[in-house]
Amino acid sequence: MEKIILDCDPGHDDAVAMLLAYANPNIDLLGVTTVAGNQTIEKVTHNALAVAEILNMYNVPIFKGSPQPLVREIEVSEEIHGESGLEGAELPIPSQDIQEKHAVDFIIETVMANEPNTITLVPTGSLTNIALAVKKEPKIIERVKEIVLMGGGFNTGNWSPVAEFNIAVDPEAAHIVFNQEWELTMVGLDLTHQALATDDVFENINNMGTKTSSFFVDLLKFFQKAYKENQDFVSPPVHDPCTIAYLIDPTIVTTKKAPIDIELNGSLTVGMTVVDFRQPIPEDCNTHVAVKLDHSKFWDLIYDAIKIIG
Ligand code: PIR
Ligand code: CA
Repeated sequence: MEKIILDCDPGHDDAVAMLLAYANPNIDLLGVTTVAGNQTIEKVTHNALAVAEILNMYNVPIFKGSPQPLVREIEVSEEIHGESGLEGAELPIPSQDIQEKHAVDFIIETVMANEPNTITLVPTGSLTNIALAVKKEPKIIERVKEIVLMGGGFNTGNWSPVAEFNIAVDPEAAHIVFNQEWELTMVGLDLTHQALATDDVFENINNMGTKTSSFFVDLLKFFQKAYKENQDFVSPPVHDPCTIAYLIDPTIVTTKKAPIDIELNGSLTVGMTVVDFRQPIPEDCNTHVAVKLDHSKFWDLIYDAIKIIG
């Protein structure tokens, strides 16, 4: 049973990550924290509460985090996620309230209150909250079990030719997070572009015929259309739940150990995750990069999660 905090910006694929983290019996979801990214902090926080309502997730607290990146102006991905950040499905009115505590304090307090090496942080948005937590309480660095994040890539970008959105919108935060002495696994575009919601995926989810399944079909249909119009994908890549799938069953995601750093100064390459595949791998390397996904095992986990919610 992996104890995790999901730090996200829902977001269509973040919503699927919430589903998988909450429903799967091998994951103990201690809390959900939000960060500005796909949309403004107000919108993504509202969306997290709305997704919680769909999932009947009333026993997992939700905390609002940073409204903007550390240094740069906020950028949102409205063309992919729409005006609300979660266009395509009807969002219920949340019955759960947002917690009073700031997301960064929840992260710090949870890591410090639990046994060392038991809490995994799973960021699926920009890394602002995690960077702030590191700066506010550096003791978390040696106490966290590992970081498994969605972001970056070594083969392509999606926000620039070489930079992925979550890293590109707050590269200074990513630089802080990637340069700490904790185990970190980067689940980037190289991996998540294999997590395609193909026609048979749509059919399988649609056939479940439940309220939950139709919510996710509606979301994924919008995501598919947006991905077709913006990036010419026939089937949309469902990025964020790949992190959770890896934690549930590491055989679903093949990783390679390699040093990774974040470009902050390049005139064309800001936000690039520079992965060093040269051999030999340095002794002190503590970063891993995801390279290959087992597509059918991945989607089986998602189907199971939808069935468990009912
Ligand atoms: C997806 C995202 C942002 C921009 C685009 N074009 C597509 C969001 C997803 O929620 C995911 O976490 C990550 N950022 C993929 O880049
Ligand atoms: Ca996201």
